[in-house]
Amino acid sequence: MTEKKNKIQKTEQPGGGWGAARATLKVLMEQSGLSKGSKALLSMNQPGGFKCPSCAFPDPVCRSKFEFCENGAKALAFEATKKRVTREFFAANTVSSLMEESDHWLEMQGRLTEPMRYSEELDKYVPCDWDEAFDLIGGHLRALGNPNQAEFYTSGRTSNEAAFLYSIFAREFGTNNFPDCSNMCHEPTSRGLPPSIGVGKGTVVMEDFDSTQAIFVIGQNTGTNSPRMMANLIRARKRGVPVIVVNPMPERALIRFTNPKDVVQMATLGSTEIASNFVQVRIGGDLAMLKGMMKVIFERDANGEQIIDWAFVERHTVGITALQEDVLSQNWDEITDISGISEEQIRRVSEVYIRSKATMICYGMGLTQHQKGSHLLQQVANLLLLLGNFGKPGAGIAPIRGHSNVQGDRTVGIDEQPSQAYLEQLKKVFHFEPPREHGHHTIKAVEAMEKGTAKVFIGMGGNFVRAIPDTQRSYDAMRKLSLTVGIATKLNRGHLVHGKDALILPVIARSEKIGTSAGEQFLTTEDSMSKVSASRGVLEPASQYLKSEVEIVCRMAMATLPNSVVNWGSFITNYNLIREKISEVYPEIYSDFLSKIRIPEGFYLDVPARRLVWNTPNGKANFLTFDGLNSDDPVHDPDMLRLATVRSNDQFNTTIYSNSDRYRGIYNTRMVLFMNAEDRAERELENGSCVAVETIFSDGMHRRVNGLTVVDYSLPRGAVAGYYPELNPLLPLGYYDKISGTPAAKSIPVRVLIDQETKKS
Ligand SMILES: Nc1nc2c(c(=O)[nH]1)N[C@H]1C(S)=C(S)[C@@H](COP(=O)(O)OP(=O)(O)OC[C@H]3O[C@@H](n4cnc5c(=O)[nH]c(N)nc54)[C@H](O)[C@@H]3O)O[C@H]1N2
Ligand SMILES: Nc1nc2c(c(=O)[nH]1)N[C@H]1C(S)=C(S)[C@@H](COP(=O)(O)OP(=O)(O)OC[C@H]3O[C@@H](n4cnc5c(=O)[nH]c(N)nc54)[C@H](O)[C@@H]3O)O[C@H]1N2
Ligand SMILES: [Mo]
Repeated sequence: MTEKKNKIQKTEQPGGGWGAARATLKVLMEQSGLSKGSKALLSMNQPGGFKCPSCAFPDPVCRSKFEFCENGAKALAFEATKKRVTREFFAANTVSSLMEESDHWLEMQGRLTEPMRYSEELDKYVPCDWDEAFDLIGGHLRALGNPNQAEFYTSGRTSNEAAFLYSIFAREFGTNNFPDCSNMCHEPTSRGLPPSIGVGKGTVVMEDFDSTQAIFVIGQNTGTNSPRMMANLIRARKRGVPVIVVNPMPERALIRFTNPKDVVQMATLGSTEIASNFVQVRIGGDLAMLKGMMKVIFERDANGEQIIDWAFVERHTVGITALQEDVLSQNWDEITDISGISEEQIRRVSEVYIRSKATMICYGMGLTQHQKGSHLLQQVANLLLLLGNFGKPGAGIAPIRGHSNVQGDRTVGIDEQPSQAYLEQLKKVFHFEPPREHGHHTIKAVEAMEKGTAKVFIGMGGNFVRAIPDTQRSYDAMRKLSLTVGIATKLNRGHLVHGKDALILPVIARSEKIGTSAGEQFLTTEDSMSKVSASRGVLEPASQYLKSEVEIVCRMAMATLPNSVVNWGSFITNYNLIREKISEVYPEIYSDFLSKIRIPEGFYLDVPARRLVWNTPNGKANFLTFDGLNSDDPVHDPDMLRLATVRSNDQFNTTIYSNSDRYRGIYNTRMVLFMNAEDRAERELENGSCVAVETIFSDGMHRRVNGLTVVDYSLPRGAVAGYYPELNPLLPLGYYDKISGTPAAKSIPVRVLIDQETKKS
């Protein structure tokens, strides 16, 4: 269990440092046999090499020889593992027996090596050849009464080329059902920001970190989830730029950090203070805090301080009066009560913001995963607009995306709500009639499975059943399907919770070479700051039977659409032909793709808001108002606590690298509940008690997770935290942001009880 229960508060060791360096080397050696100087690592994030398969944070402007971090190295090491899941492995294990194993165990079995098909008779996966697999998929899809009975899921590691073709395939087949990992992640960015600033993407680029005068990091655990961003924060701090961290948890690397690449810091055990202000907000308290800040701004401006950038506001925006009325009508008692932040601290943080002539607001899941996540982001945009923080160096909004190509996939067509203009363009380029009706996001996809109206699920990467809410319910829904297809690098739960027919199709990974009859091919990805660059794998594929995602998509299309108007066969061999089509479908952003992609550093896609061009219906940036101070519906229950489900330092989403979380002082278990000591004592629990957590939700279903150990932790009153995906059974399917469809995984209303059952057993 916890090595030292209160370790984080007591030792206050910086994040990064030798711990990170040791962890990097250890994982590389143990998993892959790659050494720190290996060709694969030296190629990662370098021109001519491949893009790190971990997070979407961009490459630095000036690269060093090693452009990777602890968690990037882990992602690569686990992808380049020496271990293999072979036909013998499947022959030795029934699917039911594999279901008994942990996610960590499944991941540790290694890379998938050949296509496998589920045999109901044996309850095992058995080898099948690729032709049989594609025939099975084509047969199932063609047999559907309606193309909307198929769900085409994408996870964000898929390249632009594969995602683009996948979206063409599904649309030619006749559906816009594109559930996507982004639906659970930054969808509030994609849906909330367009009505506000005309684009659902960030407006900053890497260079902005070097000219900014203040950085906010809200609801993001940078040191763990985007470690390469730590270098930007360190540089900014060294320039004296304030970094305001808003988070219920004092994430260690955001408090102090030792850069593992800084020889002097490493040798002297030095570190950099990261947060100049740590704002320990209540879970779901950000909206109240943001409105508090805007209240300060309006009040001081009215008192003659000339804080608001009126020239900007008048030229570029609409709606300031309504915002002013809303914000000024909020009272401080409520603001401080809901945010958990004192008026004094809100005034202090506002002062930092007001003084800065160029501010960036970076944010992660702590903002997006709330019931009103999209509205919340519109308030972030309001705060930035008030002071004219767009269209100038060092300023803007910075959603820090998750998966390495999640943004790119959406740009090239993975969108269940495509615009009519886009569909027209598709028709013009490909000469088929695309479906006009909007399709399913992840929640709607599960609901359709439950109803029996969805019959086929194709998973282009990812681990759908572990990522989505309401674990048991989602398992039951998946099991009703007639066909599930997992296109994957590694074995995961999603392959074990399957339909009547099921396939596992193993793919060539990001770090591996793709050879075709036309020679070696490369792929492209788009990072969190809209930069597109090439990615060329350097390792030999894990098995000779793997296929690229591009080929798999083309072959599925050929098997499903014998009269297709698209020349799928040509795309399999020459990826430039795919990029040509991307140029044709997206002429505004992807014109000249073939020549631009030759620039080794990559190129930026246009983000109009950066140029102060607002692609909104009225051509202006809009101050959008939202009533009240709660980003989640209030729950009137005196026992209620808000549960945030978060990532440890040793996982990538549903992939669990180990059961420890070094930065939070947790070792060898993930079944913990971080709790404020006063909340804990009030419930007559001990630090270390074994507890159960139950969801408080009105749909009549009972949701409970047993066997969690209480860990006293620095959290605001009313907040508890634990790990995703273990706590997904507590997240109701119906508990999501209605604008974006994103489950509110950071604010589940729960109660904590003594766990009598686990205690007895
Ligand atoms: N190593 C590693 N890297 C990753 C991933 C991974 O699993 N492992 N996942 C990738 C993906 S897909 C994504 S989307 C990103 C996710 O990266 P993050 O956005 O950092 O995701 P989380 O760890 O879920 O939680 C973020 C933070 O939100 C805080 N939080 C919780 N509730 C609130 C709240 O109400 N308000 C505020 N202000 N903060 C709150 C938590 O304390 C936590 O520090 O990382 C990507 N990179
Ligand atoms: N409670 C709760 N739930 C959450 C979240 C949360 O914070 N709390 N976070 C949400 C977020 S932000 C996200 S993004 C989703 C993540 O949801 P997903 O993207 O579906 O999940 P991952 O765990 O990233 O998927 C891992 C699998 O992808 C496959 N894979 C890896 N690399 C490749 C590749 O190159 N190609 C292919 N084809 N397959 C590959 C491997 O088989 C691996 O097992 O989960 C969401 N769910
Ligand atoms: Mo994500």
